[in-house]
Amino acid sequence: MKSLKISMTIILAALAMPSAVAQETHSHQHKSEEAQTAVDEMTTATIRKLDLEYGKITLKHEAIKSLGMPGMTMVFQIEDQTLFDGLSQGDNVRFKVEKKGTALVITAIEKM
Ligand SMILES: [Cu+2]
Repeated sequence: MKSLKISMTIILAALAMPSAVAQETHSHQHKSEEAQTAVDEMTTATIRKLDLEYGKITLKHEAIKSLGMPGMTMVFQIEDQTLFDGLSQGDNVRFKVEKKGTALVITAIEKM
C-alpha cells in the first residue's frame, strides 16, 4: 500500500512539471498557452535518437490516445530545445504531443 502512495505522488509531481517548465522559458513562448484542449495527457516512450541540431527526436512510443495513434517508432519535431536538456538516447520518458498544422510537436517531455 505504501508503494502505491509513493508512485501516486510521483505522478502528480510529473503532471505539475510541464507548466512549471513553460513558465521558466523566457521570451521563447510561441503560442504554448493556446487552448488547453486535451487534459495534460502524457505518453510513455523510449528515446531512440535525439537530434537537436535538426530539431528532431525519434521516439518509440506507447499509444497516444489524444491522437488515436497506436504505439510505434516515429520522428517528432522539437519546438523548444530547452525541454530536451539532460535527455539522451536510450532514456525512458513521458511526453506530451500536440498537432500543429501537419506537424506533431512535443510540448513537454521528462525522464521517468
Ligand atoms: Cu506514432
